[in-house]
Amino acid sequence: MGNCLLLFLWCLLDKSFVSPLHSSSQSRMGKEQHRNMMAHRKHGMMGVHRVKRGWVWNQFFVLEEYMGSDPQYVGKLHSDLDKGDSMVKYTLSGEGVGSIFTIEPSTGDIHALRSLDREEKPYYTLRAQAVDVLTDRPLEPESEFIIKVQDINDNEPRFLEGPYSASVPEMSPVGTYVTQITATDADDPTYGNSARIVYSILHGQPYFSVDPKTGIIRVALPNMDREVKEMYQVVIQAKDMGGQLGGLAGTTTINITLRDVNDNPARFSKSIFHLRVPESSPVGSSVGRVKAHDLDSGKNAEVEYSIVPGDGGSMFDIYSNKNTQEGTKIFTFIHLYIHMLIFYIIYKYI
Ligand SMILES: *[C@@H]1O[C@H](CO)[C@@H](O)[C@H](O)[C@H]1NC(C)=O
Ligand SMILES: [Ca+2]
Ligand SMILES: [Ca+2]
Ligand SMILES: [Ca+2]
Repeated sequence: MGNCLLLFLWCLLDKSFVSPLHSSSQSRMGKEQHRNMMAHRKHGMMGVHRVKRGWVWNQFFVLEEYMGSDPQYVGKLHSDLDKGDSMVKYTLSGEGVGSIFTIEPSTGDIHALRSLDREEKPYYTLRAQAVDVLTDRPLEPESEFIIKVQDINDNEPRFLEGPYSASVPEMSPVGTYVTQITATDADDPTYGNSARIVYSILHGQPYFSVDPKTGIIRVALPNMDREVKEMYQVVIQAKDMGGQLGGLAGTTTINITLRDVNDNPARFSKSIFHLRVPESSPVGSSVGRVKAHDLDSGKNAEVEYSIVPGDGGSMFDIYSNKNTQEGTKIFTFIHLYIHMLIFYIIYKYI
């Protein structure tokens, strides 16, 4: 006769049997559902008093966020010194005893008194003891065991660092990396699909795409032109349960700005400027202004003016005004007696 305290595991969990719970989109488990589950459990475990199975040895499970009005059944302690003659009394000590877990001294049945949150505390360590009812003396050494809080999918994926902003050069080819975003899910990543996230794009097609697994955002449309539209607000969704129906979802926004590339030449608003100057004007006096416009931005839009050598060109000089981006022509040499007609060509910095 082995001198040990056996933990009868009525609630051995078979993954395939528990997983339907995870498809519930509601974060709270209904009482009805729970009853069904308990019925399944007992039915499924009938006569299977597994003892010392390596993978569950000294573990009990209790479902988190249980909403039933009765205490939740956790499992049963049993000593093989217990002959069913009510001579053995079971006691519990350790985490949550009295406040969360109770034991029926004569039967060894353990119940949870209130609902538990796995994301707050995933397991409790307790010790069990079987004592002689008459002498109060321990019948065998104390045995330590764990009550594990079984995960349900009650947390949606969250983007903790959002909202985000990113940029990519305009005219980038399809597939160009823009940025990567990551959502986190507080549920148990080691069990079921409660924390298995799939990314999708809710807003921002056909311009951008997101990789369902990695959350990497890429350019999805060629020839996106900053001069047409500079900023895109992209909305990304992260959904758990592997993206299936009934999963919980969270969203975030990414502002994606197209960075300028120098893809526009400077242009005059007209091809001919008529400027008049009195014949008596002294050398160095202003003749007038011309202005060209560049659709790019920053340095790419800075215009520098120069006079193309040619007919009358040597009579004039031109200054580029950095602030107004205008060119001012002034006399350089002698008086002129005609009205000049001049063409300009623009050279850009880059
Ligand atoms: C994104 O753009 C919107 C609208 O322009 C702005 O209100 C918001 O602050 C921006 N968000 C970020 C993260 O840059
Ligand atoms: Ca959970
Ligand atoms: Ca989840
Ligand atoms: Ca440009």
